[in-house]
Amino acid sequence: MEKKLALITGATSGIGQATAKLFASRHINLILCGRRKERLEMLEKELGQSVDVDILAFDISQPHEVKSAFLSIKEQVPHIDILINNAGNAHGLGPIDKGDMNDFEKMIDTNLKGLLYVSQEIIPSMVKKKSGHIINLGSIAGKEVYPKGNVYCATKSAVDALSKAMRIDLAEHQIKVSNINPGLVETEFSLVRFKGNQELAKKTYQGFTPLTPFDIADLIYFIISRPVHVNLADCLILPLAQPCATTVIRESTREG
Ligand code: 8X3
Repeated sequence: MEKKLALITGATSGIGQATAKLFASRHINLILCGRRKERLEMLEKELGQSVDVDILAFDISQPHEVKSAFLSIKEQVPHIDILINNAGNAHGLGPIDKGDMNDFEKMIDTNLKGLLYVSQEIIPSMVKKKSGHIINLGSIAGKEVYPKGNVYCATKSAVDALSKAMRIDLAEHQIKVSNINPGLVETEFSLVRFKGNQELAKKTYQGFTPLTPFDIADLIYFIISRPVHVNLADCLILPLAQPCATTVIRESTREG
């Protein structure tokens, strides 16, 4: 059977990287995208032993970078079966009146506009071949707005809406669209959110067992490996200790 080809954004760390590794172990060829070229090269070296790996270093928030990156792989684009729109970040955590407009713009440009720029490059060829699977990485933040999450929550809520919209528009072309909404996953996410403050980032995941990027990769693989007629449209995946966006049952707060 011909190997499938997946393009993953934000593949240099966390969920994107874990998904790349799992896909490689399941014989899925890869196009790995990210901003950090050295990390992409390391992954290419590691995973290239089992599958075909192409790497694309660009910033998804910059439309001209997206255009030229996709131009450089125009022969491969029609063969992409799976698109994992994973790249995205939170910048800052604070009340709306104290927010930094640069942070707001970065989140809107990457989490929302970047996802659209990349999808626009791939969807036309999926439409043409009447198959494909797009998985958008949302968040519990797209399902529940939490204190100080404001613009991050708004971008993920928009991803939720876009996933529904894509699904509606693309079903007639036999393209599946799934939205995955993780709670707390231990990655570089909090380090970016807290602008490199290691202590705050570490505290986020202390006193309970957070999800790992591999938990999400597992779910992604499960979703893409369902029978053709099955589309797992929307998944909320949480650590046992995080029953909702605003509650984490940590060891220090547990009774008994
Ligand atoms: C990341 C999870 O709970 O920090 O999207 O919003 S959370």
